[in-house]
Amino acid sequence: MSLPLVQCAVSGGHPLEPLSAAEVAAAVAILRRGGKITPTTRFVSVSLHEPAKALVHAFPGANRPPRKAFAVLFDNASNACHEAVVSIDGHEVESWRPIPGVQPTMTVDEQVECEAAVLASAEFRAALVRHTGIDDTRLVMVDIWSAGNYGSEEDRTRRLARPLCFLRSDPTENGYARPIEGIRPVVDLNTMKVIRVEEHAQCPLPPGACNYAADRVGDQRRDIKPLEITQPEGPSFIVEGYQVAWQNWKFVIGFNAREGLTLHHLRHRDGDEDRSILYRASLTEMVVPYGDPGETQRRKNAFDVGEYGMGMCANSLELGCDCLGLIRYFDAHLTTSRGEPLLVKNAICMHEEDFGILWKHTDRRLGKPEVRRSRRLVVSSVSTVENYEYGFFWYLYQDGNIQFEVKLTGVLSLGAAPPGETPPWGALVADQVYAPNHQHFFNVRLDVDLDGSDNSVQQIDVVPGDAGADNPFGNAFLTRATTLATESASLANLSLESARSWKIVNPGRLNAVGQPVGYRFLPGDNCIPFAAPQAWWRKRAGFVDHHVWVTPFHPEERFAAGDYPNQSSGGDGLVRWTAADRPIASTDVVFWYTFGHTHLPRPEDYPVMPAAYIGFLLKPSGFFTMNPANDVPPSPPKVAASGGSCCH
Ligand SMILES: [Cu+2]
Repeated sequence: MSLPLVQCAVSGGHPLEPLSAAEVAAAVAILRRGGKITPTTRFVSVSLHEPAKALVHAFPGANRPPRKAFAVLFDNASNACHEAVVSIDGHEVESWRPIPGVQPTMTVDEQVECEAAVLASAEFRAALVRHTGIDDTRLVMVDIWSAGNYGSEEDRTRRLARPLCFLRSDPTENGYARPIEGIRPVVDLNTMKVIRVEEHAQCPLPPGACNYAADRVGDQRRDIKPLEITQPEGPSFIVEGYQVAWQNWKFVIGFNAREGLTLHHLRHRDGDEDRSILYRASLTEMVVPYGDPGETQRRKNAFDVGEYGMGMCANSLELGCDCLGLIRYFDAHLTTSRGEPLLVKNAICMHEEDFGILWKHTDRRLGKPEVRRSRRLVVSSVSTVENYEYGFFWYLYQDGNIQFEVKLTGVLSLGAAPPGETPPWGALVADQVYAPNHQHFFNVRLDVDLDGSDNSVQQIDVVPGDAGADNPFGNAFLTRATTLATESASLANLSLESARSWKIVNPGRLNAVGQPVGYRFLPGDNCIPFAAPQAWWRKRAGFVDHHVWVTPFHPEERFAAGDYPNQSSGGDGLVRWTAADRPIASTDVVFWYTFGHTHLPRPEDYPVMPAAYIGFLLKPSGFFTMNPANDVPPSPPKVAASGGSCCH
């Protein structure tokens, strides 16, 4: 079975496919030969330097654009960051640019080395004895935690981490059950040394263990019968490299150390035309601010994309993927911070899911129901950022819908509470185990290309009809579409009062009823930040100030909190770019969406948290002439468990 995803003789795949292992290795070797890499240089990331849009659109008619890598490098000895563009085909470093005064994303190697540094610190061991009476660091877990920026000189000038520490009672216990509340070591990641141990009020370790691992839970329920998904003729998707075709959809899967999973060049077949919808979709940032002002908790606000690297923290699903059906995996090719190849085997999972009813109608006069089952294509990856897990799921549907869903799971960030005390800023989840209130704010960048790049965005508000002679019963309501002309006009929050949504349109292409073709953006759950506007983390996360931002496309505007949020003093990213108030009508637009989950912890989130879901939907709205799923055939009848016949 083969369907030419690349309709030309040019080999090597789509221009937006991620770097292969060989390309990553070649880029590292070229950088080394360039003479700028020292023994103290860390490779923060090496990823595809995406070719200009015009070159991608010219493909496959024109040759595949030259392959290039974008690298972020950090030298621990000089505390200096550089960005490099490497021509892989040309075997040369094309550009080498110093980025002064920034701290790039912490690498996975630094997570490991930081833990070792804390455990080796005599000052830390002495504090451990004072707070817990224990001298054995073999059971201590040290989670790196970014240092943030609270206005001090060292926040600006040193590469720092301020870890959280936990104590297991045995080597395989859930270590998060016993937070060491009163100790916060501060680590200089350049020297990889503990520079001080901040000690706060002593607080006893919580008394109980609480486990979730299968071999530690004890009795498990026994009344679950097998549920098998079989696809005897194989999956309905076709894959070439990182290009995918599934029913009417075509797209390219991307992956990098910073953003993790990305989608590119998403098109939908309509008649004999592949119509473009999204050029690039990515998670650009997320921040988890905690709401407890106590001295051990108030600096907790992790920027999991810019500080930790969502791709760097990706799971290898070889070891734990619970999708049903026929699964196609994709690997991620990254580097260690020393430039060695880092393979995340099976970083991305793709499979099909049955999704209940797609549509149904029974014509009672004919006595004949017509029903179709919905099937969706799922492309996902999961990242573990210390205690927490984030699953990122893109769903493509047969009716043209595109959905993004984040699944939040893993272990709460826990603290210890003194016996008999219930802290006001969160909830007790077990005896003396405390979880502060917090929020998770995500920002997704949707570079929409609806039938080409010349797009506009409308804000759609539903409003009641005016009282008057043409509305005598007062039942009227209608939509008010405001075409957003400038960046400042685009900044908006959700509005329940007007059922606000947004619509991306192409004013240059009209549909069958004479309207510009469009896709609606439908928000899901959301919230606003509860921290004060002057809170330190909010200075660095200006993207939480509005749910929606629309900008004109600029290839270097990729991250909502700026390129280097780690220890930043703020003001970068969307806040800075949109201050220019550029025009956004009838141009290549980028739609940025910030969505937050307010997490008020509960005992049921402990010891491991059942997944919470948040996301959004893109829905064709006048993009197609009619229901694009009208041609989905019925499924064959099935036999019911009772032995009778049952349709769908
Ligand atoms: Cu949470």
